[in-house]
Amino acid sequence: MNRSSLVLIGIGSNLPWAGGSCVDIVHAAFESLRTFARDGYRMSSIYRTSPVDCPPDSADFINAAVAFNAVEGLTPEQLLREVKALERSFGRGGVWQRNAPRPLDVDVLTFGNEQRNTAEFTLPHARVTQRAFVLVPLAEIAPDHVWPGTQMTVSELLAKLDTDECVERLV
Ligand code: PH2
Ligand code: MG
Ligand code: MG
Repeated sequence: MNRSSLVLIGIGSNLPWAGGSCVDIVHAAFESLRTFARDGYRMSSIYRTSPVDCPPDSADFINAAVAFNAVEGLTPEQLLREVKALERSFGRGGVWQRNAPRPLDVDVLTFGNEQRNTAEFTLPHARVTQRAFVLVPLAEIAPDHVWPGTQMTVSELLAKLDTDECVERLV
């Protein structure tokens, strides 16, 4: 696998939409995201997770992750635009509230060795190393990936994470 274009993406859903369950939405996201892969497309299991830093009474999340080598020429900015469009196609939008319930959240976690630090785009994604709902699915599909900015692999980060998050494998 060509590490230089390895993309890791986190997927989350905690609001059913248009008759589809959160699990249905994540399956649909798996299929849509495949179109950005040149090869090496891997999907994690699907997990039910407890909400972290969300408004009171938020529903549990369905979380998963994918890994792939990006199609030739795809830039992080193009991928970001595409995943935002995918989120909107599942009804995301409207009034902004921090970590409000959402049918689909697709976060570009890393894109090769690319780094971004703007209001719109932080690469590698912030807070990943602290969150079991991201690290558990990632550890299934990219356990040996050294997290940029650290000298630790995804599985090492997960092993040292001290958390009370609940992460339950569903499918
Ligand atoms: N996403 C967030 C905030 N909190 N908690 C869980 N369990 N899963 C998420 O995907 C999630 C969250 C911001 O995007
Ligand atoms: Mg998110
Ligand atoms: Mg997001």
